[in-house]
Amino acid sequence: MRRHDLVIMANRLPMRRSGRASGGWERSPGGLVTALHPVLRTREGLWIGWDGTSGRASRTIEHDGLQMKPVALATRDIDAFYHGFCNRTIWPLFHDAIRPAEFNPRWWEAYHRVNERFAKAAARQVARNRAVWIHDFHLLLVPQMLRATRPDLRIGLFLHIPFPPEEIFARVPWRASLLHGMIGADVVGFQTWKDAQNFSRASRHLADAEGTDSNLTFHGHKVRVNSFPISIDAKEMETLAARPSVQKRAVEIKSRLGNRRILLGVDRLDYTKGIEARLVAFERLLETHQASSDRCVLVQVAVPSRETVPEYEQTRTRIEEIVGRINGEFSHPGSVAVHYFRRNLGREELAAWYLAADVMVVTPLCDGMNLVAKEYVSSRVDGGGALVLSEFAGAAQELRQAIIVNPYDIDGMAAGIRRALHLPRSEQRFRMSILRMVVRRHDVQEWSGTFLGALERA
Ligand code: ADQ
Repeated sequence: MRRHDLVIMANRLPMRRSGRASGGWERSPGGLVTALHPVLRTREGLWIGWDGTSGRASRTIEHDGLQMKPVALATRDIDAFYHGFCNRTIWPLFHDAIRPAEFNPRWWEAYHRVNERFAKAAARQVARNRAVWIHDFHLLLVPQMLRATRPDLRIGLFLHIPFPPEEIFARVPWRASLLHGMIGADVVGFQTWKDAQNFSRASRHLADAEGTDSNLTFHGHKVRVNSFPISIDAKEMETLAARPSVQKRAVEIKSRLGNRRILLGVDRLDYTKGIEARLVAFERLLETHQASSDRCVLVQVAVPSRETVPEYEQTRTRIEEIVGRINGEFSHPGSVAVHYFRRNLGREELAAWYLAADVMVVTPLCDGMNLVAKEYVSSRVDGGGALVLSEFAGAAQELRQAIIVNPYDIDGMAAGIRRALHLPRSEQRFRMSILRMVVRRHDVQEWSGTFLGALERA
């Protein structure tokens, strides 16, 4: 069997089976895949992940320049591991507990079992002394498990979501085991320095690690802790947005919406993304006559996500209620106040919407980074547009020329949106040019290069 120089591990494979698309595979949606696809294609690596089905694992697959090794999960594990521990324990807890986290020992056992399965799969696939880069909150125990059987490897872990303050993290009954799992890595990376600090403090206080916020030691093993803010393939986005077909589509979108000013939201339908608050802020503008549906329209595109989790169902219902309420009150024939689409847009269509949007409204209550904000900026090859961005998105640390808002402050957010709508043209272009420069300089290639460089040196 061929062993690989670089193995990426993530819960999901970057492709999923499809009846329609090329060769029965299509690219999966989501931030992680968007970020890592270009990295693996250029380095001859292997991606280990779950293919979204239950049953037996298949052989290594090659598609679109990517080698992929599916890991098989049993049906009962999918439920307890993925829907349970990942989505109902870690996700809410790590996002500041904005929804209550549930602690179920059966889910924890499944999480442990699945992590073991991933660690075993990786141990077989990596060449001696080479590197494994583990991604995200589904696989936090893998670093330690892998180190136990393959101490020769360099092991990196990157967390795509925030790491909560110690007092929130401390609620997890299995907190020390989770931390020990992560500490098994040589490099542990986070989106922001705050996340890194939260992790190091929790490790010192709850898991007997020693050291500073950036260098921890645990039983003689040294761990580097740092922030590595993720980004996008800026060139790809710019090229896409410059296509005549995309530009034409943007003009068509504007004209179909009556050439009104377009406010745009694009998100996974998730309670962390602040979609409800954004709608209510727009409603506030309409109520107070600071905006009118004759002159502007809010378009919300939300891709369905985790629909089996009750909180997501409730979020969807609430969003649909608010949209109905606003439209009932403020729409007129030919000028609907809010257009709401529950669907996944293709990359070209997405770029056209970004280009058409006068104001992009990105208002998560809590978000590791938020790639939508960076995609928007990058797609504005015309230098136009304005970005309203929540201070609780990791991206706000870098995109300082955005109009920064607190999504818990509805009046403040409404004022931010209004300000974005009325920015003098020169200021708007100035802000956008700086935002674009930041994203172009710190793109996904830089991100992966920096992380892998840190792993080499570890
Ligand atoms: P996500 O929570 O999935 O990612 P985000 O960073 O916003 O969030 O990325 C979403 C991706 O999905 C973007 O590439 C976007 O274009 C795409 N997308 C969203 N809605 C879409 C729609 N309706 N149609 C088509 N495409 C859509 C997690 C963390 C983030 C972190 C990323 C990467 O929660 O904080 O930025 O990982 O680390």
